[in-house]
Amino acid sequence: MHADRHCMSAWTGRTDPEADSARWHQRIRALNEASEPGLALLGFACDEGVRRNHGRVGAAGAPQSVRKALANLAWHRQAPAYDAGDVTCEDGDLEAAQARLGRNVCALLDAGHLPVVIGGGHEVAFGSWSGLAEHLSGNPAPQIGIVNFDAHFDLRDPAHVHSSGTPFAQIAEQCAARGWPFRYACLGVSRASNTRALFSRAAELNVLVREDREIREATLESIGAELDAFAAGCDALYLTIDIDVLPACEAPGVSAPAARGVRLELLEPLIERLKASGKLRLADLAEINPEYDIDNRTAKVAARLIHLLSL
Ligand SMILES: [Mn+2]
Repeated sequence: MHADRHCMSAWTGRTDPEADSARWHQRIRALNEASEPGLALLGFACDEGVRRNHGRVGAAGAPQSVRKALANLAWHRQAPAYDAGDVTCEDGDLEAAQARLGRNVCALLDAGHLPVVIGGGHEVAFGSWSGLAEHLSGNPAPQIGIVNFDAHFDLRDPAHVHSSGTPFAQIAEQCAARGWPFRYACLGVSRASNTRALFSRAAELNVLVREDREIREATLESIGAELDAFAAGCDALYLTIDIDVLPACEAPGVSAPAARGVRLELLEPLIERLKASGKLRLADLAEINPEYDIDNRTAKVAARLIHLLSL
């Protein structure tokens, strides 16, 4: 399986003369068929779902801006990391792009890698999940847990149009059609930004919901324990981080900046806890929009999250 384009030009940066001072740009390699298992970055250069959802487009440029932000971060890994290139969206054909993303993610998983997909709008989630589902489809009913840090449920009715607002409803449909359980945790939801209908749909689908205002220092331990219990009931975890879960001051470069949001310092320990479960098989980051970024703040926060996942 090959991505639609592959270019290593973003991986440049500072080179220090001292020993043991490597940065990502000095260690990351282009993925090839002989690559031993490692972390594999795959871009999803697509914002067609955002356009269809009447949002501010620009997320298609995110994979390259996040690579540039990650390039200069310090390298602390033992295992290798690879750049697997970008999947692109041609002529507004979102469904074909999601299908190609799924095939690429599945191929990475089959080769033993941990795929980390850099979206793209949150329509990336349907493609990412499809790849994990394909990879696990030999099992009779895989218990895939989805943990979404997001200001929005993204559970809109997909009957008319597939967009950045529908991926988890599409996944729920797929699970129902296959007789698979749908296990979805959505943390950081803003009550002000999601209609009553969406809260009802989340309740019908038995979604584990924690609102933005519920995630505080004082509740971090109990929410972490809920995530542990959620993970314990799953065979594999798919972590998806919509960068618009962060406050607008920490992540201004998104389609829909959050008036409140959940701060990075609260997000990081929850992500570390998911990693500690040992079940994390796939992660993606969505909705980074370089066109609205300020001083690369949003790209830097995304790069830091990838760095956290890589440790
Ligand atoms: Mn989202």
